[in-house]
Order: sequence, then structure tokens, then C-alpha cells
Amino acid sequence: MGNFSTIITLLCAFFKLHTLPKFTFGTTRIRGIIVNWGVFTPAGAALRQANKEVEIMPQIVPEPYRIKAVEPIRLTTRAEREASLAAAGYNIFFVQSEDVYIDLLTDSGTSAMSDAQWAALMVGDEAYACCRNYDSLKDAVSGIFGFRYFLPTHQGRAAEKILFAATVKSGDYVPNNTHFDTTRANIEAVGGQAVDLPIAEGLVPTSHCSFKGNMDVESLRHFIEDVGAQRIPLAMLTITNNSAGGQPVSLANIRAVKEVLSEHGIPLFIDACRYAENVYFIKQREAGCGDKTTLEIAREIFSCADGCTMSAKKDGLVNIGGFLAMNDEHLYQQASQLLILWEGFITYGGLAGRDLEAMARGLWEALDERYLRHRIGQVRYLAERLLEQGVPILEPPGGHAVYLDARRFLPHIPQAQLPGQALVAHLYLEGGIRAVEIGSVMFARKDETTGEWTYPELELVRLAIPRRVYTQTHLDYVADVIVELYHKRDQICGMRYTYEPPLLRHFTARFEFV
Ligand code: P61
Repeated sequence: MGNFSTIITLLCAFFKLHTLPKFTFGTTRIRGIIVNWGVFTPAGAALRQANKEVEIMPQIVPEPYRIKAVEPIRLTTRAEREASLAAAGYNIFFVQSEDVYIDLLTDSGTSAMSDAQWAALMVGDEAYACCRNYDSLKDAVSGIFGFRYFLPTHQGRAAEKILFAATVKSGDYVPNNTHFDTTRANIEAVGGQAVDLPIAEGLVPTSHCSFKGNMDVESLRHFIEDVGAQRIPLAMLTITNNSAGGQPVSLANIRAVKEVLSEHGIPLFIDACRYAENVYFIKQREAGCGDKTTLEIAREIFSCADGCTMSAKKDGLVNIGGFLAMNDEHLYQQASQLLILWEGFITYGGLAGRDLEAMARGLWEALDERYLRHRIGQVRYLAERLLEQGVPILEPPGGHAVYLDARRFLPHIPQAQLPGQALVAHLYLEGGIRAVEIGSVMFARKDETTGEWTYPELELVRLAIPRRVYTQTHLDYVADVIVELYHKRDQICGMRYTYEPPLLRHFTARFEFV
């Protein structure tokens, strides 16, 4: 049996069985490995060829850590969950954390710190100015990112606020592959316009493309010609591209974007929240990068940029923290003034000394290849378990989350009846799982004069996987609950608002079932 299993594993690795679509021949699960019999057809052979550049990865990547501290979680009864959700006005943001069994609301600030990071808290130097932990963080930032200057901030959006306040004025434009909502809001807050220029494949839920998070370089070129370089104080690239499903951006795309911007003297800033996950995808998928270390790839990425914003709550593996980094001395001086005004002195930026130390260590840990292999493997494992049972998701899975495609999951519910929100409610009722709607509740817009609604193209439910927190068994549980729900999807009905706030609706709206 051992030999048979090894042969199957090697065959799977060779043929990339798990990334191929399911043919009529169907699939069989053998010791955790999915065998897709369709690969033995001529169509399968063609797809094998097409998939050659995508990485080969076994389905199960064991945890590269063992557990030293545990935090109890409890699966409540169905009746308890019904009461919790009703008390929360059917808005998952208001459900008490202790009433949630598996919390996949976000991967931001929810990581488990390592023993080294917890130990770092004890060497926190809480001096107001020039604490030693600032130096540790400086070493990590210059060692990995390589920028000449940096300023710590309490989280990513604080870095964004300072950057745009210092660079963007009313009437300016900031292009990006896709802006995250805090980035967009901070640009708009100073009168600028945030412009998304993703590649076309990035908007198609089932298109398989190795770097679906890329920016459309030709669109960028045309955009600069149309509005004029003088109205673009900077451009950004978000890696990985969160709003487009956590999809990676290639090194070639980063270089091409930089080249176009350089022709016009426009600086490039990277939204680096999930840069380490992006690095791993580059190492796995981009020609010529397989033999490079994660650190070498990171250095290459940031050598193309003039600065970055960072929410260390993601790939800094901390519960709070961030920074703004840049090469331009004048910008550094301006940003320092704003930091002192809004966050704190330039050596702590709104954080305690102990937070700076934990962040410094977390930044290095996030580049550990064994950690990244497991991390990306977890997301991929959950995605494959769902695809295997025909559950519609955004494909291929990205770096930090699996996105359910609510329009295909619940085709009988029109967007006006909020299918994503209904799915979120039922995931909680069914299994105590907390996910987040990224669809009509978050993005639909109402024309105030006609009262007409415009709905977003994608109606998604994000299952974000916190880093180093949940085990394989937890993910199996999540997959089982979703598959069970999928089998009885016809019984799920839509939702409507009972309270609809004017701004950032998803956080505070209330609902009821139709
Ligand atoms: C998230 F519902 N992301 O994905 P901060 N850039 C990028 C992010 O993903 C990001 C930030 C900047 C979150 C948290 C979140 O309405 C929401 O440290 C690509 O959170 O300030 C954050 O970093 C901002 C979720 C934020 C939301 C705002 O879950």
C-alpha cells in the first residue's frame, strides 16, 4: 500500500491532477490525494501542457510548527447560533467572537505569534525616543525592503493616510492594480481619485492565470497619456491583490510597470501587506525564480519601487503594526511631521517598543519558505476540497483566502436580495463559521436621484485564513460544512436591509431574511 501511495503521489505531482478541471470521468480521493481520471483523455493532456508553468505542490502540507499555547474555542448549538445572529441584526460583524467556532472574517491582525515573538515582548524598551526595538525594526526593514527611510505606524491605513496627505492634492489620480478600500478612502479623503487598472483575466472568476493580480501595463500607459503625468503624483501596486482575490503580481509585471512610470518620472509605491505570499508565488511560478531565496525575490521586488506602505498585521505576523518606507529624503521629512502629529515620535509611530520588536521578528519569519509553503498550501487545500465537490469558488485560489462565488452558489437569489450576505448568515448558522461578504452589501451603489441600484460584477464571500492559527482538521470541518450547505442551497433565501447606513455599509447594516 505504501508503494502504491508513493506512486500515486508522484503521478499526481507529475500530472498536476488537482488543478485540472473535473472531466466526466470524475475524481477519486486516495489517501488524501485527489485523482482526476480526466487527465488521461486528450483534453487532459492539453491542459497538462497549459498548466506546466504553475507549481507542483502536494495537497497536504504538514504544519511546520507545534502548538505550545492553546486558546479554547466552542461550537455552540444551532439554537444558540440562531439567537446570536438574530441579536446581531444578521450582521456577522456584531456576533460575539466567543460565539464563533472558526473565525475566517479576516487574516489581518489574527496571526498566532511564534515563541520568539512572544519572547520579544519582554525585551520591549518603552523609552519615548530612540528605543532599541526601533533599531531591530530598522534592520528588518532595510534588510528585506531595502528603502533608505522608514517610519513605524500603528497599522497599514495610518501609513496610507500619511503618504497620501504628503503627496496627493485635489484633482490628482493614483493608479493601482486594484486599490484596497482603505487605500481608496485615504486617496479620496485628500481629494484624489483612485483608479484601478487590473488585467482583464483578473476579473473572470474561473480564468486560470499564474499572475491574475497583475496591472494592465498598456492601460497604465494610455491612462498616463490621457490625464498627464503631472496629475499623477505616484502609482501603486498591491501585492498580493486583495480586492481581486489575493492573486499575485509577477516580478515581470512589477518591472514593466516601473519602466512605464520611470519614462514619466512617476514614483512607484507598493502596498506590501501580503508581499511574502506574493514572493512565494513568484518563486513557484515565474520563470527563472525557482532557485532564488525568498529574501532575494523580496529584494528584487522592492528594488523596483520608490517606497511602500505596510500593514504588518498580515505578512508581519503581528496583531498590530505597520510602516511607511521610502527613498526620497524630502518625502521622509514631510511624512515625519505628519507622523508626529497623528501617530507619535518617529521611532515608535503609535506602537509600544515591544510591538516594534515582535514586528521585526515577524517580518523575518514570514519569509521562511517552510512557513510559506504550509500557508499557501492551507489555502489551496481548502479550495481543492471545495472544488472537488463542485462548490463554485474564485479560481485559482490566492494567497490568503478562498472566495466563494455566491452568484453561482445561490443562482436563485437575485443580487437585489444579497446572496453573499445570505450565504454568510447560513455559514454561521450551519457551522459557527464567520466569513465576510465582498459583494453587493460592500459595493452596490444607489443613484440618489433615481433610486436605481448598480450591483458589482463579483458577488463573493471571503474565507480568510489566519496565519498559523487553524489546523488541517479545522479546514476539513470548514469544507464539510460548506459542502453540506451547498447540497441544500435551494433552501436558502435572500435578505433585505432593516437598517442601511450611508457609509461603509457592511460594518453596521442590519438585515432580515426575505
Ligand atoms: C482585510 F473589511 N485588510 O483584508 P490595516 N491594504 C490591503 C489590505 O488588505 C488592508 C490594508 C491595506 C484587511 C482588514 C480590513 O473594510 C476593511 O492594517 C491590501 O487594516 O489598516 C487591510 O491595513 C489596511 C478589512 C480593513 C475590512 C478594512 O481583512
